[in-house]
Amino acid sequence: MNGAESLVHTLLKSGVDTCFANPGTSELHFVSALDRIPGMRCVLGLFEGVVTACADGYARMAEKPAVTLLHCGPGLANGLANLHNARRACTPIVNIVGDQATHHRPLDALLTADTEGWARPVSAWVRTAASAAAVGSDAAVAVQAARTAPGQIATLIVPADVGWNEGGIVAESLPVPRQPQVAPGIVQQIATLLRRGEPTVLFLGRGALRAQALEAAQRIAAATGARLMAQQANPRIERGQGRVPIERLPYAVEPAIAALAGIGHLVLVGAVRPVAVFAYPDKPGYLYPADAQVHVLARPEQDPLHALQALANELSAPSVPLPDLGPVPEPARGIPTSEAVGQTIAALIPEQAIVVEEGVSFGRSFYAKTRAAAPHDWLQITGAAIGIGLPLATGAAIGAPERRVISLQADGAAMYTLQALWTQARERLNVTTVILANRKYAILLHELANLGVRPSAISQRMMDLGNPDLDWTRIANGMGVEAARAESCEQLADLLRQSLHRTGPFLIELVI
Ligand SMILES: Cc1ncc(C[n+]2csc(CCOP(=O)(O)OP(=O)(O)O)c2C)c(N)n1
Repeated sequence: MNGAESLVHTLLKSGVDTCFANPGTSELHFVSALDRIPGMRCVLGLFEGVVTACADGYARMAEKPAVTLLHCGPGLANGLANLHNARRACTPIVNIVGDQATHHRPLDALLTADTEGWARPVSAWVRTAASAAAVGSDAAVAVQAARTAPGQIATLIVPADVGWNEGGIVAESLPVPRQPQVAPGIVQQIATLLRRGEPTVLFLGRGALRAQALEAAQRIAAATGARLMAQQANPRIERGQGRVPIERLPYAVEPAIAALAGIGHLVLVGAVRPVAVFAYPDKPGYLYPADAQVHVLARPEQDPLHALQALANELSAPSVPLPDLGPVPEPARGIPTSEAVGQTIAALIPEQAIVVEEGVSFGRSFYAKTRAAAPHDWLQITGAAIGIGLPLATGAAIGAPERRVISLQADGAAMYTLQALWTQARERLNVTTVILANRKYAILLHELANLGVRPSAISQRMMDLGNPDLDWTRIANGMGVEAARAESCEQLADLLRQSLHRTGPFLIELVI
């Protein structure tokens, strides 16, 4: 058995059975091992930023890591922005990065780079495998690191000779450390605080936004008058009919400050302190009042469900009925404004759909408008590095194959990783993409206006995606995805409905 074979066997033994890949020469032993060893689903991505965001979307839904296969330092570097997003989401991912053979490294051949150096800022765990005999046990440790709460990125660099040398040893899977639970004393302290009845927000992130945790949070809110609020950017929220609705902190500074104005206490549950995404002259960085006190019920790596249930029990908070969200909205008509599109989508989201939202400026009202839609999961960009949506949707469809994915995607951000459409077609994934084609970097135009700057001819040109216009139906067709254009809410609704009955991907270019 060579090192590459022991690596594949070990990954499978550790429960990792999906590989998103963009291989090169130094990974060919791994690829050929996949030919001989059954059990690994291999999905080709035509750019590494696609590969890494696919792994993110997959793990958000499958709740276990996929492995990526990346080519040397530069291949990893191409995938870094979406690994940055995944790190912010606390998504478990195992990266296998091929590299120059150990004895070839001193020759400084073309692809030789500081692979570990590129891996480190996005990875909680980095190792270069030293030998064929060691790479199996390295892989088992990598999977263990990835699965350690709250979910981490582990990068294993595999020099080509480590893959091709004989002497590989398959390692047993390692136990995943139990997610730490909050201490009873912390729960009691927070209960004492909440009993005082002062204006308090329970600020929820990550696992606190799953349905069961939200039910416990709702008990606490009903018993104490504390308000519930989600972080602005979240990997996965379970919402819609039959779930506890949760408002998100707005993205823009002023509305975010207004949302938290007047609170005396902010209690973090799997969340971090809310800060503005960017600094602006004369605007604060922290978004909560300067005199508010921040408390931590559960850190991101601690079990939020346990923490919230323990707090609800400590408060003897009774169960409360789920709030009535009203009926599922009807599709809107006429001009596709942000609100009208949000309402139309809310009307048509099928039960248990996965909504992936990278709507940037036009998508701002979608979350609120889809509050009373059928039950669904909402996946967002978590690190503000745009270009995640199309591959995140692709990975989510592979992670939860029985569910429909609806990908709401701003056009500028879509262009970063549009190759994901090809993977959707090749894998026949049930993804409906709605491209929000405003043919601009609209958010940057808003930001310029915020700064009081009038766009000059040059800055206008840097924020305009027209001339030539992107033709999304032809782009999609060219990658094997059927597509059509919509210019009204009625057309959008018709195409959305049709797409939900198809097998395989469909793209709607919504001209806005
Ligand atoms: C990796 C990365 N590159 C660049 C940016 C800066 N940026 C933020 S939004 C944006 C434009 C987004 O345009 P689009 O996706 O069309 O959405 P719109 O603003 O039109 O709503 C850019 C370039 C970023 N956030 N991340």
